[in-house]
Amino acid sequence: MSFRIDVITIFPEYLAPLRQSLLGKAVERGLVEVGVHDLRQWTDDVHRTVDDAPYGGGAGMVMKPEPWGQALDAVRPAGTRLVVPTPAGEPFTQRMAAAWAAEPGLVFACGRYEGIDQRVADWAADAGPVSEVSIGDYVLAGGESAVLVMVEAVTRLLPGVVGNRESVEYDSHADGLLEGPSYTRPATWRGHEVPPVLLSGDHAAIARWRRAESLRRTASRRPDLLAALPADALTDAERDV
Ligand code: 6GU
Repeated sequence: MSFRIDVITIFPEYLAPLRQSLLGKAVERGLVEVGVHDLRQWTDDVHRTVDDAPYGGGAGMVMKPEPWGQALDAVRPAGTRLVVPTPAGEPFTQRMAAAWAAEPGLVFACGRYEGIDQRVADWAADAGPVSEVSIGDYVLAGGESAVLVMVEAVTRLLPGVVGNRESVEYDSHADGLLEGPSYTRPATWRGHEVPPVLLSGDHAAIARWRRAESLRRTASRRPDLLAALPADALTDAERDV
C-alpha cells in the first residue's frame, strides 16, 4: 500500500517540487502517490472567488468555506488526517512526522490571505483528525512552502524511501538531541584538523565522543530541548556537563 498525499491550493504550480528529487523517486517507485488540486475548480462564480472580507472587520481577506467544503468532499478519503498549515497552529515536530508516517495518507489544505474560515476545520473534524500546525515562529505568505517542509519530513520516514535506515534513526531530533558535527577526507584541510578520535578506530571512544558533542551542541543551541528530555535520558555525569 502506498502513502497517499493530496494538496489543495490556489497555487498548484508551487507544489511542483513534490515530484522531484527524493520524493519524486518514491512516487516513481510507487511508494507514494501525490495529488495536487486547484481550489478554484470548486468555485461556482465567473470570477472563481475564493476569499471575502472578514466578519467583524480587520485587515486582509479570509478564504470562503464553500469551495473548501466541496474540495474536501471530493479529495479527502474518510478518516484521513487533514493538515491545515497556519502560523497560529501547534508546532510541527519530528514526533508528529513519525506519527503521520504511520497513517495511510494526508490531505493538506493551503490557506492564503488571513487564513481559512474556521468552520472548515471545525466541520472537517467530524470526518477524521484535523491538525492545524505551524512550522516555526515566523509568518509565511501561505501554507504551500510549509507543506513542502512537512511532506519531506514525513515521506523520508516511510519504509523504503530513504536507503539508509540508520541515517534516519540517528538524525537530529530522533533522540531529542541535535546531531553533532560530521567530517570526511582529507584529515587536514586549510589548517583545520578532523578530531583525532574519529581516526582512532576505537568505536566505543567514537560513540562516547559523538554523544558528548551532541549534548554540547544541544546545550548551546537548543537548551529548551535539553530541558524537555525525560528524567532518565541523561546519565548523572552527562547532566553535569
Ligand atoms: Cl504552516 N503557514 C504560514 N502561512 N505561515 C507559517 C507557518 C505556516 N508556519 C510558520 N509560519
